[in-house]
Amino acid sequence: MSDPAPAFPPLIPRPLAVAPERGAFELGPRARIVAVDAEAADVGRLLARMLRPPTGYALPVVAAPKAAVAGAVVLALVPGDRALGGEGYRLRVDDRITIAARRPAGLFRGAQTLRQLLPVTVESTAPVPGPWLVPRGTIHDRPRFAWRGLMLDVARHFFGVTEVERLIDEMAAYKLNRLHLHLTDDQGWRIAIRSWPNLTRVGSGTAVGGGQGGHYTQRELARIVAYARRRFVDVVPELDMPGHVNAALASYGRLAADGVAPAPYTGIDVGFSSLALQRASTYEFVDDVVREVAALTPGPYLHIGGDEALSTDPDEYRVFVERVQRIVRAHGKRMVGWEETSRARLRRSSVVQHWHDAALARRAVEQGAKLVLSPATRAYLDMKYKPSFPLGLEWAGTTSVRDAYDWDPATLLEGVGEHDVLGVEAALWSETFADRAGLDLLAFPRLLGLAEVGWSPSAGRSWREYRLRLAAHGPRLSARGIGFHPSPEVPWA
Ligand code: TNX
Repeated sequence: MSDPAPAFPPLIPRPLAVAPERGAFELGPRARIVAVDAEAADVGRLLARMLRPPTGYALPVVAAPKAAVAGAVVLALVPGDRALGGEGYRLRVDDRITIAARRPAGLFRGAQTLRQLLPVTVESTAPVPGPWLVPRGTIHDRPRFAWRGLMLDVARHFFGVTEVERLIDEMAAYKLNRLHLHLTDDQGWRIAIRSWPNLTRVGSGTAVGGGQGGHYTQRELARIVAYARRRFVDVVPELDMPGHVNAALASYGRLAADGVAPAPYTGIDVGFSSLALQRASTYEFVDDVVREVAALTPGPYLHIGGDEALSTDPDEYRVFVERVQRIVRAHGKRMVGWEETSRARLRRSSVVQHWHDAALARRAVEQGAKLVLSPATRAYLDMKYKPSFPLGLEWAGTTSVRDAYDWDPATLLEGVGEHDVLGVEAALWSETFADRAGLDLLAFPRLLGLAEVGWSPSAGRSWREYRLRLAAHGPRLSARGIGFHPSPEVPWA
């Protein structure tokens, strides 16, 4: 069986439409980045910052072109071009490179495409010889889904600001736009709350396996949010409740049904802890933590968990979720919850994250809520690639690189169609890894497949063709220091 020729150029995610032409544009030492509008200038600065180390060129970012723009990279906002949507762009390469978009987010997405059109050596952190050729042609691109996310579990093992920023860079390179931080769980509470200081004084001091844990100060979370925002990634903070709360109960015994603070927990069981839902002070706690975290995250969403509340009475669970939904709304956010929250009465503006129960997903849709799809068999990056893989869990089976790529959000669940789906999200639960090396092995290259599932139209997508494009990205990932899993399913370059 012969493979199809790699789709040229090997972009991930695959754009909506590519029209190659003959010849190439050369980015030269005197090239400028022209940001026609003030709003485009920051994208210009990020583009320059990406291109300067490998090229060694000055690449000044200028507002108005003084002379002809031939040879330049031009970033232009075209608010009237409705076909582009909020994140779409047109990229034209002739005697210059022009990226046009309705909004800065689109310019930024287009700049990531430009990066992939340049030789692999563009990923170098030190000057390397050119020529810096970009194939001529036109790309018209926009995302299929609005929500293209990655969840990182910083509760089971903690990952600091630098590590998270590095991950945001990788997300941005593949046009992902939601970073969901799972900030709290049985094993750790990872965000400082001014009105409940013991949450981090006590609740953040450990991790799975008994490690030292850690937490973000409010300034640190604000820094992550700002870093993400500049790259058009929204941070979705998750405060998991009413289950998965042992770290909170260990910090404040009065949050527990029996009023007694349990010992810290460092195992990997789930479903054993619950907030006391009949006590008024529990709702003061919820209101306080939601208010403080909502104030730190300018995005529209706040995730309240709601999964695996196996130690909570089912009727009390429903009442609780409805009450938390009102609290989240009072603090100006739309509630996101794991699929179990669809047992409660949801507002149409609430979002439900599917992970394994199709009936619960349908229940959300019946209530008019939208779904984010994180099917455990496809999008759980903590599942092993194969049974012998050293890291990861296996409760949802194994997930090959192909499995993570070869699915369609519109046909995944019976009774759930394209318009019910807000988007997709990969989930990286951290029970089985504690450092960057483990994170990289599980997340890459499977995250790239999820990015394409969320961005690219289903027509024209195929594993046979994708695996060749993915192969071409191996050297790029390596050049950026990503220790990805070199799965034998992919003919790596
Ligand atoms: C289930 S999926 C969980 C997490 C675990 C994960 C491990 C979900 C909403 N809850 O608590 O970390 O499985 O794969």
